[in-house]
Amino acid sequence: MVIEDLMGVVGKHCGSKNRFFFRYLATYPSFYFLNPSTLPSCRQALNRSAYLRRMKIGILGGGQLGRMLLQAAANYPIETFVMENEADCPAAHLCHHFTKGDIRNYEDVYRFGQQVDALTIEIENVNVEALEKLEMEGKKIFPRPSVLRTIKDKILQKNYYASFQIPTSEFVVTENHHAVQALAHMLPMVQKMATGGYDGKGVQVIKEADQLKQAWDQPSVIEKMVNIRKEIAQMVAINEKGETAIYPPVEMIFDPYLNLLDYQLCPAELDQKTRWKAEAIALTVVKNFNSPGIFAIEMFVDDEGDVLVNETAPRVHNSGHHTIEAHYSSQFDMLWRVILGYPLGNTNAIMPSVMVNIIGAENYEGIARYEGLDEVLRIDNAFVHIYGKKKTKPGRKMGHVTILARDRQELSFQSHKVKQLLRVIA
Ligand code: AIR
Repeated sequence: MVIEDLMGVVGKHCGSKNRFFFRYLATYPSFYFLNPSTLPSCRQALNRSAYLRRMKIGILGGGQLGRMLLQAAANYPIETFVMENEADCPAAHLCHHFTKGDIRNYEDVYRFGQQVDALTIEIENVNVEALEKLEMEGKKIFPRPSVLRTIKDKILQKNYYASFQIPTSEFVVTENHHAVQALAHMLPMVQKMATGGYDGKGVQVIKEADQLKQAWDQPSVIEKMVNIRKEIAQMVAINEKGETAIYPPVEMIFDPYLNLLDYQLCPAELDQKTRWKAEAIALTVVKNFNSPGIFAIEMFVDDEGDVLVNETAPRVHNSGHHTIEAHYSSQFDMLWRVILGYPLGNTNAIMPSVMVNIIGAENYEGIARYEGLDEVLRIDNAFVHIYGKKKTKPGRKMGHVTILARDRQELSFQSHKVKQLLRVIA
């Protein structure tokens, strides 16, 4: 039993005067030799200490998602452990225990997992075999390793959608470069490498027949390009009892010239029928995984108004960052509720919101500097998150800003203002 737990129990049941006494005692090793039978009023309480005991939770990965998880963890009785290769990663200084290690390495993950009660991830690129072994030995993993196995491999992920009749874009699985050449009838198409990519890496668009030769020589999914009307995402949490909590959908607005995410709006502007479709699809995706956790389901609404699943992330996600300030229970708070077995939180929005990613500017690489932060901090209802990454490079996610406002036009105006003002340079 952790000493603070014992003090908590003792204090609660023996009055505050004694609590100070025990706090004093606890600073000395002799406390460990106290016989609980001499504290009859506390004995019963000690038996219930498992409930009060801080749970030891490990997070694999120490980037911005881990960092924001830790910020939310501070509200609950959790002892946090993080493993990541870089000792100065964004999450390293916010956890109780940091382990330098490779989340893709079997031994590292297995050893890290043995010291905690439960594990979660903040990036999919983790060693699933070690997690499977830990799960067999009784550790709780959020999400279950079987889900990670399916999602990490784009081929398995697409087959999963197909096997549950979940609408997704037309696709063909290819083993190598040669197999792609025979798919001219699917042009324009998107090639997604089966494994290894994230944040747009490992994905390429092939528009015309003479570009087919650029196809990667890797096991891949070839998807027929969808005529996209809107890109939306929906976060869903599911606990061990199978109860679900679904957040309102968000809408991604892309820059038509740069083809980059411009900003993300919540709630998405959708007619009621489309909203119902998206919600039903997102719930179907999540429920069939048979795993507690939190999931982001990225979807397209096509020209015909059909909703198609693009990808699922089995973790907290960029499309849920606005929930920190704009919703009663944030995606990070929600995941802790799932892990700790607490009631699920309220997903309703307090106010409509917009979220802008702060991305490393083109042509700058090195120690990060933030230009225009002062002006952005002057905006009413703007919430700035700088992730604490030491080095910037073009396109790297360095932070985000969430703005709350009732009016959609105001949200759009403010998000453009933030994008113009704030630059990450070196
Ligand atoms: N992440 C995980 N999957 C997708 C993303 N964006 C987050 C995680 C991870 C971090 O991005 O928090 O640790 C890695 O960011 P970077 O800039 O070091 O590549």
